[in-house]
Amino acid sequence: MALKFISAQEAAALVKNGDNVGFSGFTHAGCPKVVPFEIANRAREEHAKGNPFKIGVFTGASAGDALDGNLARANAVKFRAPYQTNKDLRSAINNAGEHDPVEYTDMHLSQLAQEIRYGFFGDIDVAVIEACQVSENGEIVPTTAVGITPTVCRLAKKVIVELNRQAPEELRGIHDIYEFQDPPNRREIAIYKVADRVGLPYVKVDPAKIVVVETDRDGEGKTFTPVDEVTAKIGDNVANFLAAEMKAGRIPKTFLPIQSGVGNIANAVLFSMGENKDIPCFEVFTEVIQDAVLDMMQQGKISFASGCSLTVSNEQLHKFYRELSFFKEKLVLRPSEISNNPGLVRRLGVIAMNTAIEVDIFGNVNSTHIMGTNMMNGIGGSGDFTRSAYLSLFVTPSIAKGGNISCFVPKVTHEDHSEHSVKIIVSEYGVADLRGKGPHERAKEIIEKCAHPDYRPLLHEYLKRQQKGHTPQDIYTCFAFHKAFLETGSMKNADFSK
Ligand code: 0RQ
Repeated sequence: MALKFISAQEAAALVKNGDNVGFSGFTHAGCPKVVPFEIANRAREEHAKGNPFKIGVFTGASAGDALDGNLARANAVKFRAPYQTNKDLRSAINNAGEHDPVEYTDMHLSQLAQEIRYGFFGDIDVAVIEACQVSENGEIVPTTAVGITPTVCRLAKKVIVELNRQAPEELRGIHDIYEFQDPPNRREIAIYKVADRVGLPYVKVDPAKIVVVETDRDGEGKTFTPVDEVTAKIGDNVANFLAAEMKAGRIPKTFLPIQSGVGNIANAVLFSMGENKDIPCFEVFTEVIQDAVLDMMQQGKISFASGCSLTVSNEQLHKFYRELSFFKEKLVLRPSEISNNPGLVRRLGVIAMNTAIEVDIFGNVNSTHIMGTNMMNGIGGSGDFTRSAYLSLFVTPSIAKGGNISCFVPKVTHEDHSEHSVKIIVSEYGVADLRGKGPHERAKEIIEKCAHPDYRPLLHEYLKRQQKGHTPQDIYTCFAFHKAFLETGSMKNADFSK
């Protein structure tokens, strides 16, 4: 059956008000670009005529501005899951800007595909998938991310393939596409080593559902901010800690697979691990493969990476395409329910490293909310990895906003990762090892090893006030730091007597 090629505008016309639309991509990587733009235009046209037009947006993780930004600015989003990082969408989610509020479900990324299949979100009407290849028998080869693509392609009534001519067809073979059987028939995933493959190199779809839109639009990857003094220290602290753990025999000599979150700090941590002579060549089992991973593969420091997306700067992406035959041997891209699967994380003994917004002195972590109220990005994959990791680390600078915020507080204002899952905390000042310690000892360890020296006396003062109980939390003053920031502009003015 011959493939049907249409324009992006014609494709957008297939999307109706109220539809649930599943998009490819995981971060900006692998996201469709031209069809979302036209859907946003369509929404504006309908709104101008006085007609409603909003859709439910489902992706693997966050999406590029071409998708989340365009749709949010056009007031075209009624619902969003499972993660986002876009400033216009964030402002709509927090009901803070000029755009209509968006209903946002912040989810563990590994769970979205199965919950769509369970029917928790209703039908998926349309799928919009960026691909580097599509064949007449319905084989779709994604580009630099997989996300929830296999599930939304299977369930959607219509599949719009955005065929990106910039992504080489030779990407075929890099993906490992596997979709779970759902309970009660689920079996174990036969991945016992990071590089094992269990699926197909393409997504198979009924060709009758497919229409194709061609584009050659470039990616949206920005270059990382160079490592600064604080991030470099955090990176060195992590690398030295892991090297010492190996020396002490608590990490095998062959090392263990690493998961690292997104952003500048995560990139700096990987960089420091690459520089550390005591850390051997290792594997990566993660969701987002960042710039540092590709460099470290070329330097012989990383032997293999399993992930869901190649979230790299455009510069790195073009290098990756140029040297595809080298990287193809060392990399696999999987659906998010596999790349982030907690069972595999536990089986493979993954060391998880994620970034916190704030951490309390008992080891609970807030990864998502500012002052307990406003959504930053979302929990992303951090929970998928943290709870099941061999060893779970959280990294954060000790202070934010020029020192007016301490990232170490008496109590977190929103709890994403509890003390039960968080084992190691690292700031630019040092490493707090929470293993084998109860709440009183944890608090001392975190204050002395990680908090900024300016805030240590205040945190000790807080701790002294309440000596009783398993967790010496004073529920009347535990938010004194946040109250001081909101009322005076600095946590340094925290007053526990009020
Ligand atoms: O704001 O840019 O306005 O100054 O938060 O902080 O230090 O630049 O760190 O970019 O790595 O983001 C947790 C948000 C960190 C991210 C978080 C302010 C600070 C700055 C960003 P400005 P930094 P990063 C893999 C795993 C959850 C999801 C996850 C994240 C801004 O890492 O979203 O881990 N993680 N996924 O000034 C108020 C505080 C603050 C604060 C920092 N205590 N209070 N503001 N900031 N601490 C990815 C995926 O799942 C795909």
